[in-house]
Amino acid sequence: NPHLGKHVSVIGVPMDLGADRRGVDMGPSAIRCAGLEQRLEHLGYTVRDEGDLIVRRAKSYGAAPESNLKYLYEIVRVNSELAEAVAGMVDQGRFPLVLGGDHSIAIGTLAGVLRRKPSVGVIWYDSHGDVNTADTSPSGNIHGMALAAAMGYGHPALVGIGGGCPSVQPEHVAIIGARSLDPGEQRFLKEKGMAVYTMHEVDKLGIVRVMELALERVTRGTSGVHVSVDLDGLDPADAPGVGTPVAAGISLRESLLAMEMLSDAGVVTSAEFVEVNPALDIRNRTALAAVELITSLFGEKIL
Ligand code: 6HN
Ligand code: MN
Ligand code: MN
Ligand code: MN
Repeated sequence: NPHLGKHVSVIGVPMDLGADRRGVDMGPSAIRCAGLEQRLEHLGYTVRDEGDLIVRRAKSYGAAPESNLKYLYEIVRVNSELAEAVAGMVDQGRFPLVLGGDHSIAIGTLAGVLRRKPSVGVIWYDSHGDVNTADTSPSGNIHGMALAAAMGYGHPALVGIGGGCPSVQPEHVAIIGARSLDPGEQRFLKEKGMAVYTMHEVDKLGIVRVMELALERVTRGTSGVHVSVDLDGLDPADAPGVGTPVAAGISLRESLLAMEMLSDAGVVTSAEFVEVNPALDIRNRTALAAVELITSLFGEKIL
């Protein structure tokens, strides 16, 4: 177990503004409720729960007047706080584990990580690419722009989160599980030559080969790997409680194996689990799946 003996800091971000749909703000609570802390302690980690950031939700935080970006300024404010918190955890040698919340919080997590690890690799486990910008977004929802923003593309207020931190490099990213990409995202991903393991590759090559290829990609020329898991990457049968479910996804079994392979590689330095929506869930199944994925990522073995 490459992480064992390490200290973990858990921080919740009850953000739903980036999805513009209520429910994912309850994600951190549902994941804690599913037994996260006890499970990590059982694995031998020292866990410090830093609590939740405060997200102010009001209609007056609506779209930025000059763009279609919904709730831009409150999202920027919360993500700036998150970046500070995450950078602080890295400084203290603690593993940042961020609980969402909608996927817009990846901008803050990555900004915090990038300030200390300017060449971090990124695993983006998601049915979506999240590489829209204000110009290509069909919805104006910032969670669909998170990866683009972390790469330095999009509205200056989003790209500037973390105060001029470096950007994620396209060659350091692997997207896994994609099956819903907007036209502008398809153009972006091709133009930047990004590694996208869509469901086509997952089905054709199998999750083991896909993870081998993805690991190769995110560890070449990087120091550390950030794992960003959007629970909608999983099949809705295994993770029904997500804001934007997309059929024909990765199974929980395959996803657990994927996390185990990331753990075995011994390269993961931060992680986030996002888009759990308890209001749409069945008996907290999606949060329980998230906890299983987290413990697998942290080296849990069956035997
Ligand atoms: N997520 N591509 C769609 C949009 O509105 O930009 C969906 C984005 C979903 C984002 O799940 O993190
Ligand atoms: Mn996402
Ligand atoms: Mn998604
Ligand atoms: Mn930045």
